[in-house]
Amino acid sequence: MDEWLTETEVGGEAPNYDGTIVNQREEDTVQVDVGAGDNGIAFEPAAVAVSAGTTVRWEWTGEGGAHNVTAGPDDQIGESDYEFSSGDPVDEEGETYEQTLDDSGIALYHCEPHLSVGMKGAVVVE
Ligand SMILES: [Cu+2]
Repeated sequence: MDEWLTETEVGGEAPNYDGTIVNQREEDTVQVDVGAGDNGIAFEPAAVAVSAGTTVRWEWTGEGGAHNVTAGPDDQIGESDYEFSSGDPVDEEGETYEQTLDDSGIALYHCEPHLSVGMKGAVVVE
């Protein structure tokens, strides 16, 4: 997971990741902002830990242009145990995308238009 968020072999380094994995294991639903940071090109939090069965909801802030949420192991480094996509990038504030993560593992994901500038995220499912 660190590799995915900090290495620049595939895409840039996540600008807002400092090694912290935000603990949200007690929550049934966890929110990740899409379009965070100074320029709106980040997921916040970049890394979050949840319990198996938690629904993660990505919510678009409307900042930073059009974004999507894509977990595609073939496009990534590190081991993503999940594969999903919110579809085409959108820039509407208030747009949401949800995934319920039922199995222990790690979901590595990114925004396709902004992979090169490090718009990456990770969810650790325990
Ligand atoms: Cu983006």
